[in-house]
Amino acid sequence: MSLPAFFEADGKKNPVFDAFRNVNHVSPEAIVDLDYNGSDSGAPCLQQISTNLGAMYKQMVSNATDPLSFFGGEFRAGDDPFGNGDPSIGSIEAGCHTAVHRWTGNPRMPNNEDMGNFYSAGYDPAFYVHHANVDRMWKVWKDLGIKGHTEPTDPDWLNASYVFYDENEELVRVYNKDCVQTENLKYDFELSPLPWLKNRPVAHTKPETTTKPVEKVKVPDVKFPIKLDKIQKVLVKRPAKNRSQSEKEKATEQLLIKGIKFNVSKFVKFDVFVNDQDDVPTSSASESEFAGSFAQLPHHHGGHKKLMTSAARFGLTELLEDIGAEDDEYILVTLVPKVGAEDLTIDEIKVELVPIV
Ligand SMILES: [Cu+2]
Repeated sequence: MSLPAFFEADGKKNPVFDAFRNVNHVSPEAIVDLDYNGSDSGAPCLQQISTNLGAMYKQMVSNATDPLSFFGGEFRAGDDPFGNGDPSIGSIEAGCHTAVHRWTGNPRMPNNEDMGNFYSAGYDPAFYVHHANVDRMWKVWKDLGIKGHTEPTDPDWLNASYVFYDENEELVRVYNKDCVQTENLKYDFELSPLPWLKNRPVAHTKPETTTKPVEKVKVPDVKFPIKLDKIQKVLVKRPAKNRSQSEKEKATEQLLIKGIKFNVSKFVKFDVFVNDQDDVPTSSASESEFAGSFAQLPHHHGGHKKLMTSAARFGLTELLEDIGAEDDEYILVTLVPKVGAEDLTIDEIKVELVPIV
């Protein structure tokens, strides 16, 4: 859980060295922060490991119950990548992927170069290793053997293609359908332990604590769109409560945050909590009430403000089991801006049931 030492050994003579990295994060003793907010949390080693394990469990299991949650929403040829508000971000993409980018980039550079910005990330050789690891997460997710962890089967996706140069400098077209099985590409990933798999988060609020039913919590009336220049609390009605085991196997309950509009030239992150009744939520990333985060790397746009729209999904099925709130009609959602969210707005928050196929 640190930047491998070979990226820094021998300094400039090393072909995988990059001068534009966060100097505080290049030593093998610096443990990566998978809940990185843009500055060091100062968490002790064991606490950081626990945060990372909890984040991984959520992004690979409880917030990744189906292809839509894990991969993110669908972009079709011709869609405007900035204006299309529906596709949601993928669990790993918004989570550990973006955290590692930002954590590795140099905060002393104007755009957090190299890894901390879209335009410059590929200048750091660590980028390729990082993205190979994101690919590995895809394979691990598929191989967990959990119902719903399946590839997209839409022909539009299977037949999407890209051109690359081969070893003879000839352009070749490669289709998604040819890449789904890594064996066809003549590579596979080494098996390694998955310690996060045994780290299902636990409730922050202990069962013996008496808390008000969330319906009774005083929440100011909110009018959408809401602005995340401060902490926002919203009561959201659930489509069903007390679902049976067989109902849960057929559909997953998800919190959907839609129409997230933000400035693409900033690093943006906000955290999402469910039923944390404190004014400022105190649940940690390894606890159930911390549903997850929305985070996006900035694009460098020469100082122009450009708005992008996205959405985010968070799994509620396990979360509500953990905190003993399956009987509740409402959930209390708290959104906490962490960085770059001063002018971020949200159009809609709802709970929906997504079929597992
Ligand atoms: Cu990336």
